[in-house]
Amino acid sequence: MNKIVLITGATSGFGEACARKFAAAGYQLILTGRRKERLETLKKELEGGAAGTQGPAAAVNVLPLVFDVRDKGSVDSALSQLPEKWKKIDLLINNAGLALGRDFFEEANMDDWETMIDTNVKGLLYVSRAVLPYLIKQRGQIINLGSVAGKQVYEKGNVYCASKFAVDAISQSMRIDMLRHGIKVTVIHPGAADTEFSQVRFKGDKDLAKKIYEGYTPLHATDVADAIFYCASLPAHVCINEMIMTCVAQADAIYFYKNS
Ligand code: NDP
Ligand code: 8X3
Repeated sequence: MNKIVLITGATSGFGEACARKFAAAGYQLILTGRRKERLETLKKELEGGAAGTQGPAAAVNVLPLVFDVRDKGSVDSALSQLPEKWKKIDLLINNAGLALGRDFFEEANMDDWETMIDTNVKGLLYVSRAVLPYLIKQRGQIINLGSVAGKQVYEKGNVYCASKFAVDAISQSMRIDMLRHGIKVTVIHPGAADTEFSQVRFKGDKDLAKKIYEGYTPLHATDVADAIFYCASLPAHVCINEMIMTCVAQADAIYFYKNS
């Protein structure tokens, strides 16, 4: 297996779990994020160093790329200067994203709104446009990370929900425009998953972040990585257009059944 996957936001959560999953299947990995040290540590581990008994099935190479997806210049520069052998990208996983704050519309911090739109929407567009020339040559696949918050709005979800509705719309539109190139476009909409997501959302307030996952078993990052891997492993003529996945205790973006 010599396929190449580019995963944005590979320093944590779903992106990091995907890196491990695809590495174990022998993919070559381009991993991106802003936290350079985490990318370097992951590279060392996946290329063999600390992989241990559950290590990769085949030799894995990792190309770490440090950039902020909000910075169009950095995105373009990093991706246009890829070494020739890394340009044969078969799969782009647009995963980098975040929520900031959970506040009533009239009280929410407008800088948080800007950051979410810049990251979740504009960042995804910048990366997609930069990678598409390579994907088109490979007749590859794009997998975008939406959310249940992109299918249904909830109180105080305002702009985070809007940004994920945008990811859903962009995914549908990409799928239509990519028909002529034979590129599969998939969007995964997970429910609550216990990653660093809530710590970021609540700006380092660990107690508040922990409360989000109390009284039930949320999705794990590996559950989402398994689903993404499934969508990437189907026969050439089969495309999962969208997948909504939650833990058993969650029905949609609003309804949970929690032990009190
Ligand atoms: P984490 O906080 O664990 O990971 C987020 C990743 O995104 C990190 O690797 C981070 O890397 C990267 N990232 C954030 N901002 C930027 C930026 N400006 N430039 C580059 N990379 C960035 O969260 P999750 O793994 O949970 O989230 C991954 C995706 O899944 C997000 O799009 C999120 O909205 C979505 N999602 C999450 C759910 C959940 O409950 N956890 C449920 C549904 C969807 P770094 O900080 O190093 O740049
Ligand atoms: C993350 C899931 O429910 O916090 O997209 O919006 S939720």
